Amino acid sequence: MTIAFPPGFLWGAATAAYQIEGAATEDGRTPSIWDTFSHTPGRTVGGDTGDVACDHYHRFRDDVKLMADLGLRSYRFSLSWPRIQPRGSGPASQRGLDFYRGLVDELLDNGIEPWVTLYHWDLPQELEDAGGWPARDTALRFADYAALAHEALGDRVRFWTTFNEPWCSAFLGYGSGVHAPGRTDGAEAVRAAHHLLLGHGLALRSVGQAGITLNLYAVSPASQAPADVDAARRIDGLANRFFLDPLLRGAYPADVVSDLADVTDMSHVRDGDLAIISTPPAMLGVNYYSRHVVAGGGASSSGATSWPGSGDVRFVTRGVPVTDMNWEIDAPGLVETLTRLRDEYPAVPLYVTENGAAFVDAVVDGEVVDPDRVAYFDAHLRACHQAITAGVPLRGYFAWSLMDNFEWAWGYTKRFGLIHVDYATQLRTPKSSARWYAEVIRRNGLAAE
Ligand code: PNW
Repeated sequence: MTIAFPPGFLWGAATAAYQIEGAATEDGRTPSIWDTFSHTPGRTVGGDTGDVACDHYHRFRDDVKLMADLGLRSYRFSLSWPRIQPRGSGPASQRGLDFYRGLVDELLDNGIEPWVTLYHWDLPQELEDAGGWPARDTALRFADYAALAHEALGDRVRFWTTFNEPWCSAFLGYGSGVHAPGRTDGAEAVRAAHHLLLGHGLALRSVGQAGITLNLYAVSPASQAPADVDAARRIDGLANRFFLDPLLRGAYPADVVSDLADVTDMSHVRDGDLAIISTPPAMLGVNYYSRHVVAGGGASSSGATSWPGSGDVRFVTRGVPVTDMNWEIDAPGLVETLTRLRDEYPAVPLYVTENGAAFVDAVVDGEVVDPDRVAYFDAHLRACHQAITAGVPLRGYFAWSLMDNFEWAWGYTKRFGLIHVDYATQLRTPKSSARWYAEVIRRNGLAAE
């Protein structure tokens, strides 16, 4: 007996360029905001950088073999903008494009469908120096870059997404500053969010069939007290609806705009922008990790926050099991998130483009046994199956991540991989979760109880 997924369900694993490639200064690549940020003292744990990372740039053929051993049907990776267009505008770098052509061909030769994310957080530094995402021009530059990349790879790549998690780029990058470029201004963060969305809409004109990936959360109030219920409305508003509504309904949510009144008058939004942003996407990618449980009535924070206008909301821990990121494990929240999309937004094919967990893994006698990660995947895949049974048009699932990698501000201290990486030797060791996942893919489902 198995819990069977629909025929053709797209099983995959995901990575991102800056997290795995290394080769930061090779073949004409210029610095991105993450090179600058990670090389700034105090920004990442231990001063870790992506200079070498998993050295995937030089090892991609071996890495594709590991993917083939897993039986992956698809591999989701991102293109490094400063590798392809070193100045953030102007001509493409042939050497940059050649790397991705080589990777795509290697994937296709192994029967693995390439899934390209155009932007996973590595803005060319030159564009940040010109204003970054708070500047409208960056959206236009992104559309040009998207056209270049699609021109070079569009004949071989069927699945395209514009942005990975614009909430993180905007609110962690320009609000709390815990991500690159490390700026801390709520109004700029909101402008950044708009220009990321605008860049998405403009890029659809040249890329055609493309989607976008959002990090969505289940959000619930700590109690039914009105202040807690309102805190949940606010955080759901900023985390989820501030992106979903403009993309799928053509308007920013009025309640969130009013929550933001002291931060911004939204005058950066021009006539016609929302029509561009709400061009129907080919698919929506959902990255799901956890639930936010929130309460009202905290001390209002005047400083840097990832939640402009709602800095007084408190994030509550319930004492349920957490991962090594301290993120609560909440698989029912994934069912909630997926069915909510079905109920509240126009129908669009959905993919879970990331889901996974960091745990402290140990290599013992050349084996990595990670039962906690297996349990996490198992619970969330059951959630996916439950959503599909309830009529959610979920078409695929990508584990985060194919291999351990540079976990942004956490450097190499957090491991999300199906495959263990020994950074001193670059030795790859598939974990027991990798063998488990390969079996799920082979069966197109889970063993029932
Ligand atoms: C996502 N948060 O990042 C990214 O898409 C991946 O690159 C990353 O490695 C993965 O999830 C695990 O972190 C996030 O603070 C980072 O809410 C931070 C947050 C959410 C997502």
